[in-house]
Amino acid sequence: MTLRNILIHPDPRLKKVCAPVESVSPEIGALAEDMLQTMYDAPGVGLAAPQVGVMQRLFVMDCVKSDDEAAKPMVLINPEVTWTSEEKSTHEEGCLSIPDQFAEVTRPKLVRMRWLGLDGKTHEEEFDELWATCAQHEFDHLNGKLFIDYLGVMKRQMITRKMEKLKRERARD
Ligand code: K1U
Ligand code: ZN
Repeated sequence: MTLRNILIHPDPRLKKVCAPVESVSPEIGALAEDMLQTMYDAPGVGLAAPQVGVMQRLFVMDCVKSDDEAAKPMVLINPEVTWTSEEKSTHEEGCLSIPDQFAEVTRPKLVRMRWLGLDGKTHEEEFDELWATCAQHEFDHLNGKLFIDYLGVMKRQMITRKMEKLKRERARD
């Protein structure tokens, strides 16, 4: 297992539409394992392949928050949104590619997704609460969309400038 480097916004790879995974190969299994460990290490509740520079359509998530509950690592390959609720909900979002910046984003309250699992089988599930927010946030990453794209231009520019400064500082260290 290797911890992968997480790309920081602005990076052109975070703005691109990813290509479908062609086969659920052992390499994809190893990538998913690295992504899960990178996500837990960060720590985060989700991570999409483009955030580690892999331009393919998969993401991982585990939104179990309580230490009393068993972990629920999920790997979604070639996910599709099959249904969203009319009802919306607003949650604070963060992003491992935009460290220490948080903002409220309004999205469908419930989302149903279909995807390929590491077992090569099709799975379908309805997500709610943090799982729904996270699944939609990660799905957006596969289409080159970031949570700051839901904000007004001034707020987005302010966050982007902070990230440019952070990247300059990190490059100096
Ligand atoms: O895609 C990412 O960058 C991961 C992101 C997912 C996400 C979180 C919250 C709302 C929407 C999307 C994160 O995991 S940010 C870190 C975070 O929110 C968190 C970290 C530890 C425990 C709980 C949350
Ligand atoms: Zn993110």
